[in-house]
Amino acid sequence: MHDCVIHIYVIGMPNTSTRPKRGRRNRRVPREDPARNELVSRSLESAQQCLFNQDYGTAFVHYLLVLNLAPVLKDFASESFRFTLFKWADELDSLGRIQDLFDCYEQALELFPTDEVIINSMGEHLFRMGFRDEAAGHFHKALKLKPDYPEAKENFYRVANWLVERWHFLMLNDRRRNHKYQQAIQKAVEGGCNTVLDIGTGTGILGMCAKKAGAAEVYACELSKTMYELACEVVTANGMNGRIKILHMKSLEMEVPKDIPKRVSLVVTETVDAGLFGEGIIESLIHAWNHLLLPPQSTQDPSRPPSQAGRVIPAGATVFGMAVQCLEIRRHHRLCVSEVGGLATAAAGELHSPVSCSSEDDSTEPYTTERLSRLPGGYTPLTEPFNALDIDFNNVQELEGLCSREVSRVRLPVTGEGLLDALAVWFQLHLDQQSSLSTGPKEDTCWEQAIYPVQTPHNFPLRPGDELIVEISCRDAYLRLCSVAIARDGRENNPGPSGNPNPSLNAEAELCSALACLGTEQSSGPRDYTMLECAEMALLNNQPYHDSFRRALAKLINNLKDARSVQGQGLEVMPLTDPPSGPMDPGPDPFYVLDVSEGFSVLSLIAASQGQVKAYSSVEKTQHQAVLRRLAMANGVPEEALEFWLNQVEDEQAVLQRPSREKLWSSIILDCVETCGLVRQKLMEKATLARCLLEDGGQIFPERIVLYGMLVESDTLLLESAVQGQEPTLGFNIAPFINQFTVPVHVFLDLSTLQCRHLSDSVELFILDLMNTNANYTNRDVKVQASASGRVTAVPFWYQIHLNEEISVSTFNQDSHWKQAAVVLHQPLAVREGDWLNVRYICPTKCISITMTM
Ligand code: 44T
Repeated sequence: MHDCVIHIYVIGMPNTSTRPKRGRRNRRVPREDPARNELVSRSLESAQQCLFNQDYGTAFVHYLLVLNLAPVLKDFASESFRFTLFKWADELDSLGRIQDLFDCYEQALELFPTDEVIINSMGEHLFRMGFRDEAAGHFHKALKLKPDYPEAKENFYRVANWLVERWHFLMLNDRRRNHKYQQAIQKAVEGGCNTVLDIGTGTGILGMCAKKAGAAEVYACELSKTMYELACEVVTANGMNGRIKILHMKSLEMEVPKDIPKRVSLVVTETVDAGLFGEGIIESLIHAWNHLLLPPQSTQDPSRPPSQAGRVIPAGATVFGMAVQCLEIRRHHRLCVSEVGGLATAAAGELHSPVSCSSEDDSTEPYTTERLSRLPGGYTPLTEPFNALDIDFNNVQELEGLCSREVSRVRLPVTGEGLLDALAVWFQLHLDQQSSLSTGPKEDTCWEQAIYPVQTPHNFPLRPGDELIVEISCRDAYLRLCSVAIARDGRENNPGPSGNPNPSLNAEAELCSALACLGTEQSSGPRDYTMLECAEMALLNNQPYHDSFRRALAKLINNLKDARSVQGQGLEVMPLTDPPSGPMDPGPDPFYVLDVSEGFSVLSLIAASQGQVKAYSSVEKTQHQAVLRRLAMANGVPEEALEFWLNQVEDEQAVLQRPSREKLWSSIILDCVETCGLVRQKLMEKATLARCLLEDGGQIFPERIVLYGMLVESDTLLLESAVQGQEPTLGFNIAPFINQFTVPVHVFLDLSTLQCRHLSDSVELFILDLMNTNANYTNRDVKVQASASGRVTAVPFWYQIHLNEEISVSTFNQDSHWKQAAVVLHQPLAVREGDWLNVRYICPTKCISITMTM
């Protein structure tokens, strides 16, 4: 008995972080002991009582005690135990008591070591805290325990994308690239380079090539834990275990003789991204030359045998650039509309995407990547491709000098007419003297190009005869390209963002800006622009969406006004703010609108601009709130008509629960579809909650979303999702290992430019009714007729978002900030024209999956 009481403290009360001592807990307790039974039943009762009182921490401790003392009760109490654990974990999470949280999970897993729900839930916490590898391990384990457990499956797919990026599949499927690398390595090894280091080995493929070519010693390093483990599996499966030494580390941390016994004669690497230097190849090679490679073949003494000299594959690279006009790029990086949803946008001030090569800001990247050939709407070249840089990877002085090199300026004759939207960059990778790979936009390659968008708020029209002046530099080992001037008729014009301080603000806007800032504690830092994510920028530029929303909201407000006047309540007066902050005009009772969109959204402001509306925005960032305030002021929206909800409440659930007056909201705006093309997680729960908070006649926007899809044959999608074919990759067995990370749902797809054959019309597949969750089915079978013969490899899907009965917007639309998604079939399905197929949507857990049967 005494032992047991101590036990409670050892397990840890909710407010202590002591870890239980394993020895104690495992001590055997006598079997039939009335006192123990009494304790068990009292504790069980207490647990249930605490649960009822929502005191989850204490309930959890009671349950632990009960189940440790009486394991026979596990079946009976498992549901409540899990419930208690999850509730308590959420509380610990919001209190920031992370160690306690994981202690609780460990205790729970000691009781239920094979409980996939607990394992999956622990994975979710790990993931949210940034422990992706560990999270993936948990999801993987949960799936192994229960292969058709949908939550774990969805979670695993989400992390698989992080752990093994999709380009690995593309690269392994790119036979030409594989073959060229293999040839170059084979030649070097046969030429005498017999000790090899593969930097960033990925699946181990280049290292295995070197071994197969006969290299005496092969080392490989890989910084990602998942990829390292994969490489070990692959190398073992190919019978090279022990013959290639794989290290889980960044090459920069490697030392001779600690990690490899002596310097090597060949470094092979493909640690290059679309912008060439983004994976740190310059730094890695400088380090390799200084610490890991034999000295290079010198020109003074060319007689040194290759086994005594160091060299690198690839030997070097040539970087190309080209100025382009491209609407798709423009609308993701600059504000291009002067009006949206009835609001003039000038007062927003200068808005930038986080992609800028001139900014000193840490939160920006110098470039983004796109496959130019697949950009919706295409692009127009404004100059010929120009040579931006040549780099020799076998010359360490040149590598070291790269960053201290003077900024170089090139003058480019403009050859096409259009607006300057970006500089696109690609390169040729010279594997050796004879062979090279190109990542150019016209090439048949899986590579993307690097995009350096122009960020200025002005348009820069170019025309043949002009000269574009571009600065090329290399800061922080990133290549940076910046359009700095346009020469026309001998005069230079400045398009660069570095020059004029804030050219977009007119006098009125500047005044508004100053006034708006007075209202916040925000310090007026050096930045005179506001950053929006690319998708937020594209959303803001989406006029049809905002106009649709404005019309739908106006209609709702009118209906509610009519309803009020019928009820004779129209004359009731109430102050607009609650509590009143001073003497003000009493107006008619306002309509309350809540916008719970993620990220930056002007919907609340559009609502507020309707008059007689009090809108609540959930925009969080101070800078974003300042933009909305400036826009409000410039558009004549009274200050009190727009509030920022998250300034008042911290947690998301509470947002929907306050204010306490029941059924307050006339409208709640839910953000249903993520930019990537998937429905937001927990959408239907949010809708259920939102519905409870609406006034009579109130509405959720959107009221319904309808999922459409079609059958397609697309080899491109297959190449991105798994290593294809039965044939081994360069003779190695790699596919089965990396294909464990295949994810059936592809996101961020541009369906309009996807290379594919349509094998059916588009069909309505599923309806999510947000105004009436009960109306939603869990499964739905849809018959689809093949309109052509072929192999169905994927079902791309998108949404029609119905704001109300008449007004809707599609996520598959040129103006939209949404991309599409697709389910890629595990096995292609051969169909003949006229065949009927059954597409089944399973929606057991608010996630949607498709299976297909003939
Ligand atoms: N993506 C290309 C970039 N690493 C390729 O952890 C082309 C993108 C791409 N390991 C579409 C198409 C394509 N020491 O696993 C990675 C990485 C590892 C290192 C050890 C180091 N210093 C490094 C640096 C990187 O190397 C592997 C390959 S990086 C290749 C990047 C198909 N989108």
